[in-house]
Amino acid sequence: MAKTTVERPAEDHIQQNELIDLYRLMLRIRRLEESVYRLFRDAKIGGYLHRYDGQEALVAGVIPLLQLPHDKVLCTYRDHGHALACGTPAREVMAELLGRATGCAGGKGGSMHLIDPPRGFLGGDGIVGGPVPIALGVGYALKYRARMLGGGNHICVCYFGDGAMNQGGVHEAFNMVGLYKLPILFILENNQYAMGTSVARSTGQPDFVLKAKAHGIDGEKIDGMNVLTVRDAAQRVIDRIRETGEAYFLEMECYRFVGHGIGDDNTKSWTTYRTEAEVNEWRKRDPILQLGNYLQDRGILDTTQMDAIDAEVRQEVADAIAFAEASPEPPLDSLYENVFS
Ligand SMILES: Cc1ncc(C[n+]2csc(CCOP(=O)(O)OP(=O)(O)O)c2C)c(N)n1
Ligand SMILES: [Mg+2]
Repeated sequence: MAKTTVERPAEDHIQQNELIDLYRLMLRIRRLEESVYRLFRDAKIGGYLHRYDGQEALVAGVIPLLQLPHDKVLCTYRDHGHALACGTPAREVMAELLGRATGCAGGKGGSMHLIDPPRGFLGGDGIVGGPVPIALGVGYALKYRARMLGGGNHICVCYFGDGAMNQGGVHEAFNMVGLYKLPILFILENNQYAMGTSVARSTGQPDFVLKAKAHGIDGEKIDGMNVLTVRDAAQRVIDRIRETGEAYFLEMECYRFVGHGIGDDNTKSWTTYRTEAEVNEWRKRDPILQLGNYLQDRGILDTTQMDAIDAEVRQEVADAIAFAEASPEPPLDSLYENVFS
């Protein structure tokens, strides 16, 4: 297989330790995701879950640049990586997946509803397109606070999938964001499919940036498999949103390496709607592989050091699982706590 290495899109203004942090964060997400299938199969995780393997650069290249908890992050049900990137400890993520009281949502949210408001993470959302109207409200509140109460120029980052681009509520929210000029960074996680339906089969206009522009939101499309491209674009765009107070739309082209969710065969990465060859082609652009090659080529890390990072990360995941398994389930008398009625 040809060796792929990320290319630096701009001048080096990123420190070596930041590059290593980026690598470590992507690896933490990957290793945690790899561990959950077995836990689900062993009936330790209930409900449903969706993995982020292949899409790690979308969070690693953006979230560490934010001023959390004052900036806010919203995302879909594919949310384990977003929580880790926001600083939620792996232990609390894993405990939530196992429905334990020590989880970041007290064991009542599960995989699709990780949330950690004290860290600025306003949660995953099981509704396709759901985070977008919520971002409208969060963006409005941030602008209101900044204008009326003298708050800082904080922003909301909202992640959603290509399938969400066909949802009515998303376009209604975009219209209002374009009208009110709100400080939101929309990140379209275009992984090419909504469950088994490809973008080509589901939309008459696959130019998503054009759709955002139609609502008065400027935007661009970038390579979401190259974490350095993502980081450079995010830095530029975040600065712009803080300065202008206006929303921006970043479409990030990416690919999920395993099935849509736990019900879409996770033992192999190809299924009826995509070929093994297609998956393998995208795997050559694995963001972790690309950054790893870059770090080696530049002499920033050698294989021994990379193996040591991997061993630490695997240990962190093993520790998170042990912590979750040893944690109690939420007590019965907490059944009605934090429930709207
Ligand atoms: C309103 C709504 N309709 C349908 C579903 C069922 N559903 C869950 S995930 C999904 C696909 C969404 O794909 P996309 O937005 O591309 O996100 P991805 O899973 O690829 O990250 C669908 C249709 C849902 N959760 N919510
Ligand atoms: Mg998708």
